[in-house]
Amino acid sequence: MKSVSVIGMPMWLGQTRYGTNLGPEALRRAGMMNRLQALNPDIIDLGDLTLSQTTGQGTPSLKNLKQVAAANVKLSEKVAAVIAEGRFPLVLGGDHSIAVGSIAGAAKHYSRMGVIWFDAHADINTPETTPSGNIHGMPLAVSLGLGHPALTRIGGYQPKIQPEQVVFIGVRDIDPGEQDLIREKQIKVFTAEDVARRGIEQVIEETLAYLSRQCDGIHLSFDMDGIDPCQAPGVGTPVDNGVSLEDSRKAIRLLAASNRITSCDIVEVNPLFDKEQTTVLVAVELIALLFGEAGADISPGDKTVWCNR
Ligand code: 4U7
Ligand code: MN
Ligand code: MN
Ligand code: MN
Repeated sequence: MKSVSVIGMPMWLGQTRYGTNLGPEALRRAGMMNRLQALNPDIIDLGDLTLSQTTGQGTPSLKNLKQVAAANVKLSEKVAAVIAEGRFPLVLGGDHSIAVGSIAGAAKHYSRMGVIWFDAHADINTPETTPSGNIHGMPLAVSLGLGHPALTRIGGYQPKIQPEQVVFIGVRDIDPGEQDLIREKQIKVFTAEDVARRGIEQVIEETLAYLSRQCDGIHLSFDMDGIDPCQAPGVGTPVDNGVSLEDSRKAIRLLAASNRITSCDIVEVNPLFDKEQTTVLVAVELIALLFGEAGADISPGDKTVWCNR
């Protein structure tokens, strides 16, 4: 059983909607630690990193660059230290810009770390392609060495990963510049539609087979907006026709059973948009499944709930 260290990243400056910074506290209040400790007594909460909450030090194509870079320097050091102790880092977002630090810290420990990017979005914009200037739309590009050096050089090396070490799952809202880059770099993509058509079991099996050939660790970067917004509405940038909650559960359980995941971040919960705590509770459940909670039986004939189909 893995020893786990939880790191809270109360970050919202990677985008412009206040509230994702309240994510780590909302997950704790929803009972996350008790639930995890029931599965595994060796799970500790390192608390939140102290991050700037003041906007403004950036450019229109890299909003709050200074704050986002400083936060990710801190996180990369923390994640690297946790792995050096032989523990599994679980990073609680926070907006998705924190994946820059998670990946920078984790990738140090592997010669070739794979990344599973579960998300409605590809998060592979650069300052040149971004329609918003929000850095939470750029962390994958940064990890591939594309973007501002204050981000790409965190940890003192770049790139952190190669395009063939990345698999997208659940994507359905890709900007034109992102599409060009994904084609050029030939990155493996399973859209939400692919998941619905081919079945999550096959998608996860192919993902693991693809990454296992070449990777000695796998980072799971799980954006809650990958899930259909009718089942996980409390996110800043919801996109319809997402991965069903049932398939998301199966995905996590299959990944847990594979024993291949070596670090994880779970991001983009915005408690201020989360009526009745739906999304926070889903996030806690998925985290528990990742660390071995049994859940209901998976049977191939299970009915999937579709909200927008
Ligand atoms: B998230 C977007 F333009 N692509 O770059 C952008 F559609 O971490 C959205 O996946 C990014 O939630 C969403 O701003 C970032 C936009
Ligand atoms: Mn994202
Ligand atoms: Mn997203
Ligand atoms: Mn989002």
